[in-house]
Amino acid sequence: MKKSYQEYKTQEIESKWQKKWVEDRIYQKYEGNKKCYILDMFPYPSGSGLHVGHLKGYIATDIISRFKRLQGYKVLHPMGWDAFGLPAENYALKNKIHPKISVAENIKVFRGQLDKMGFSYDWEREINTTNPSFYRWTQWIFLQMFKRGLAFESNEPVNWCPSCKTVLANEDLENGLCERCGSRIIQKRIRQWVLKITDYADRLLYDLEDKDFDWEEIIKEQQRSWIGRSEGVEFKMKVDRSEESIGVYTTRIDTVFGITYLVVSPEHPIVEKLRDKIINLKEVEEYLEKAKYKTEFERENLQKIKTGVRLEGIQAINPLNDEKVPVFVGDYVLASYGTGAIMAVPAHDQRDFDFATAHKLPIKQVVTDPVNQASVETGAYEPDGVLMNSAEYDGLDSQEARVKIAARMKEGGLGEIKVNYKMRDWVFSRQRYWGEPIPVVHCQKCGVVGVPESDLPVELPQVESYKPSDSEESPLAKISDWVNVQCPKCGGPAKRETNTMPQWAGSSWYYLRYIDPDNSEALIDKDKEREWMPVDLYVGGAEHATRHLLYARFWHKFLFDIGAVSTSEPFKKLMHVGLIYGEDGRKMSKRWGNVTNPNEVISQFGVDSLRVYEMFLGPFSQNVNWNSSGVIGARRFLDRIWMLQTKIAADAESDKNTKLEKSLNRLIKKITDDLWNFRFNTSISAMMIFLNETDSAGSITGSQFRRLIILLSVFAPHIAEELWQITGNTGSILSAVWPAYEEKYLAYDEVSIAVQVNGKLRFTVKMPTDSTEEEVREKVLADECLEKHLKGREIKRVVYIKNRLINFVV
Ligand code: ANZ
Ligand code: ZN
Repeated sequence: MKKSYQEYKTQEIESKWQKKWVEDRIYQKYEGNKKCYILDMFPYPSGSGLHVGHLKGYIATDIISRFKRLQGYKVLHPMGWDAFGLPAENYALKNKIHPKISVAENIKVFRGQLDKMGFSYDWEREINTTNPSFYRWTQWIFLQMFKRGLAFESNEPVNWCPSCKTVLANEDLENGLCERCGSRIIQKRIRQWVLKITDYADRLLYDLEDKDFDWEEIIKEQQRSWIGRSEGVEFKMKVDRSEESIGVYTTRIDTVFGITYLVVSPEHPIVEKLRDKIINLKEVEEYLEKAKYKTEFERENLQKIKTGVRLEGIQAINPLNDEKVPVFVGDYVLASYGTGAIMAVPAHDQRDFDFATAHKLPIKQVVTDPVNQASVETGAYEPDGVLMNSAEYDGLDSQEARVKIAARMKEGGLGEIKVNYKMRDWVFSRQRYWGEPIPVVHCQKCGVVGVPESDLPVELPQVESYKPSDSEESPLAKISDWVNVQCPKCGGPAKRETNTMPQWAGSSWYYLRYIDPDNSEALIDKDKEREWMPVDLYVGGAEHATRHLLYARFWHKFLFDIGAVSTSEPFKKLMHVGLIYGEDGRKMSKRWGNVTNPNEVISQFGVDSLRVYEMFLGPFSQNVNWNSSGVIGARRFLDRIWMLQTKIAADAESDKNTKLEKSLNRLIKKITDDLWNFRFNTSISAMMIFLNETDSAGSITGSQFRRLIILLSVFAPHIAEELWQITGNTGSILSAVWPAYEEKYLAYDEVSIAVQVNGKLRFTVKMPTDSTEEEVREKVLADECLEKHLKGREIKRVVYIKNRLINFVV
């Protein structure tokens, strides 16, 4: 009976069917009256090609797309290339090929790899963010924002990477370093373009709570904390013997009687204003000079010791009790948050406590624990509690006190309630070549003028040298015949904007373009948009939780506001892919030599084995290590299914196979339920268990085999199609119908279990055969009958005899 491996000829089968499916344009069929839009985060085509880790998410979406098609949905499952940006440009610079050429070459390699996997993309909708016909619309969106004041120029200090020679958004930093090259970032004042994402902060936050918003909690939480909304009070503290005052922002106005000093950030303008009054000016200036060289991240997170210098001769007045307190500059206060100055309450804020201890400042407790006396001797008492040492507010709890004190400050014109966000506006210009040109011109007379929509796209000029310049200017600035233009408004001499967009621009809206990729009149046709949006399922890496996914939601909401799209959110369900690490447990990287190329696995075991293996590796969102010997297991599983064709018996419902019919129905139900919930690994193991059962049954009917391979086809389409044909079915298995299960087969055999209390029979319950003690206990404890007999007595012991009785000893 044993058949050899050669008979299941993977290479032959796989290339045969891949060719046929493409010829038959099987992925271009949009049939079915319910739609399902299934989207992958599209790759940026790097020079090193795809490794097995990159494929995990793509395999999953391919499985779901096939599943939904078999269920009768019309499925949109497209793919494209995110090809602008620093990585592509740096690769081109290093290898001395123009990015346009290297991107095209890399795309070819990627496409070849994806094709080999048998993915069911509709390649007729392929997009590439670097094609002028695509980025024309990226520029169009920018212009709409510009018209509405959401895209504007700014001169605020920004993150500058001295090695990449460009400014970066906060989102592009990792632990305060450039996420691309790891360089230390410096703060520089450079003219740049900014998008007002903060206008959308509240909606980006609140819409996360929508009941239809089916995202994993961990990703939502990352967005919430990135947006970082906080509600507090902003109020002014007068500077003694001066006209000046210093605004502070606090989320704990209930602690206002505990202020013992005030701290301003090194960048705060008050230092300059009070210059003449500061006695130790020299010491202060020395401190400010040193502070310049630290990044915000270092100041906030890395320094253990809170440094600062007192402004001798300066005092601030607490408006609630007229107490005078000293003023410090200290770099633990950031210029960019709140007002850049804080009221310091060392008794209730640990940072202030540390600072106060180092500078021997008084610590005054004003909140205590309502039950146990709280002490502030060894550290700050940070939680809410009951007020003390706070005049007429003594005895109120923190929450109440905040409301009352805030109201009093508001009435007295001293301060007001204020909402702050950690999220900053999106720094949107890069001083680099390989990006979408920002479509505006600078005219001496008219100022900044948007390029007329009819002149879009503003194409990136062909250049010899696209190296970043040292001058804080994009290399485009040197191409004078591109730069010098006529002002579209007055016809006078004007210059093009030479900054380009960041690599996140195209990906902020690309998913819309797949729906209508060739439209030259509009970004997307309105009917088609309504037909397909929102994206039903979006799958990609968790590293995009706060960047791409926040930017795209922002752009989408903007497009919604201007009527270009009909939904306020782009992505309904989001799943993140767990990473596949190398066999050594490290991230797959050339540097570690632990990269597995899918082609090697494919030539040894076949595509289907690779697909099954990756989905069998563990729960989808978990990080796992690659294990090359594990692929053999997947291959053996397929070999067994291949062998099963020799055990097909006549279709008659023989007794022998009723048991198998039951198992098959349960398998169908399980896989049907598992797939949309991304439980691929348990689906596969259920199929393996089913195979064991076919072994003990000795045969399988034709109908059972047919249904089994339809289930299999979503995971391993090539072998399934081959078996489909061998066993005499017509048409392609890809156009088959997903098997249904019958309820009558699902019911498990039941037994009556006697429920006893202290050995006395009280009643019986029906349970599935072989239920565990836990299952029975759970069922019985929920039963009112038991409550009647227990009469509130405590259960001391439970005795369970499988399939017979459960006894509660009280
Ligand atoms: C007094 C106080 C007392 C505070 C207390 C906390 C506890 P979030 O939630 O992050 O908004 N803060 C305000 N501006 C700051 C700045 N520019 N740099 C550093 N820290 C700043 O935190 C707001 C709290 O962070 C504010 O409330 C302020 O300290 C501090 F028992 O004010 B608090
Ligand atoms: Zn002009």
